[in-house]
Amino acid sequence: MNAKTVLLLALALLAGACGKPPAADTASAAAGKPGADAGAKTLNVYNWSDYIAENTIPDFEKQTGIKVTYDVFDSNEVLEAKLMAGATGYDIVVPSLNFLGRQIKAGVFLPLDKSKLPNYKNLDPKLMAIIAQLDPGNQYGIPYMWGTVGIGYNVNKVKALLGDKAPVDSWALVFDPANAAKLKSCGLTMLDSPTDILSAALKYQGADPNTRDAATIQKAADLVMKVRPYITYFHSSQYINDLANGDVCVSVGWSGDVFQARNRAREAKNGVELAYSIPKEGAQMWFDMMAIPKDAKHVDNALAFLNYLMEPKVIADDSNFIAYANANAAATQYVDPAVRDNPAIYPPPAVMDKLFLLQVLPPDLDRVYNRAWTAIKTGR
Ligand code: SPD
Repeated sequence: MNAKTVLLLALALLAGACGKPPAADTASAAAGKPGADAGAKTLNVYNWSDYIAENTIPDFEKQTGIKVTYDVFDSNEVLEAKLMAGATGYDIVVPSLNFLGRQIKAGVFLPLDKSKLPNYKNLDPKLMAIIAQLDPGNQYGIPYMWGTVGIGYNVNKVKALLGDKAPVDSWALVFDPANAAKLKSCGLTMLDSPTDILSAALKYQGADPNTRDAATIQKAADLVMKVRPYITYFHSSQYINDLANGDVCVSVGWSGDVFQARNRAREAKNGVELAYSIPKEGAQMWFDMMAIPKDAKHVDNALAFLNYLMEPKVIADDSNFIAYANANAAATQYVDPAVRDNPAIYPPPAVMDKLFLLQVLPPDLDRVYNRAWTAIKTGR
């Protein structure tokens, strides 16, 4: 064997070793792998829009010297496309639990190294048990916030158009075409989120929101199609400002977003009075889960950030700012009474009993949902 052959052989062996997937079994083990950029004082976070207090990131940067790049999205589908494509470029992402469950099965996350998360003990064991239904053993995800899908509405405009008996406590407000038609003039919007809207329509029709029956799902899609002519737009973040400014009057949206709109209207003193209802037929309860993608380059920084977000005062400040419930039992004492005692943010047991959790969709039903949603959005 001459020197050139030896060199080529050595290079081939090296290339083989580098091409292997990381043998690391936990998030922190991956941090030490060559090429993991573990020493860099940076962190790339991809979270939902309108979802963090102003001081949370600067305080973390000051405490740790880690520079955070913080990008936002407003759709689980957008995040999922990046995760499934592989190289996200992010160290922390925040899918909702039903999406996380599917993504865990696809193997896109690193298991959490809980030895680096001393604040993990602060999480509410009851909520963690619910989450474990989709993240067995709570191996991959840390709950960031949780909330419901419900109806945000402009109290005075809805009264003016539908009268004192407007069914603001029912999905009929938006899914009964007679009501939706009356709301068209003041602006009716829905989340651009197939699972959130179709599960609400299923519930309104008395069906199981987790049904595996394609025909039942299609019936719910037909219902949304009937009210479609009265819908101003499908969008999952624009409605916050539009509700606050009085540009739209009813939005099927997420609890905290509607309360943020209400806070903005109050600050602007513009006379817009907003309310949020969890419909009596039942509504979805969801969790947004922080997880570390397999391609994360700054795993130890990600763990430090997760641990920071489990500090009771830090996460309470976030809840106070964004009006969403957190899953940190030790934080409750620091949550403003106006948020903590709001039954639409922290629902009492009687309301909790009416909430449902979405399960992981099998691929064939995922296609049914997506086809139905495309038809709804394009009107064909
Ligand atoms: N503005 C932040 C909204 C976060 C909503 N995430 C919930 C998704 C439920 N499917």
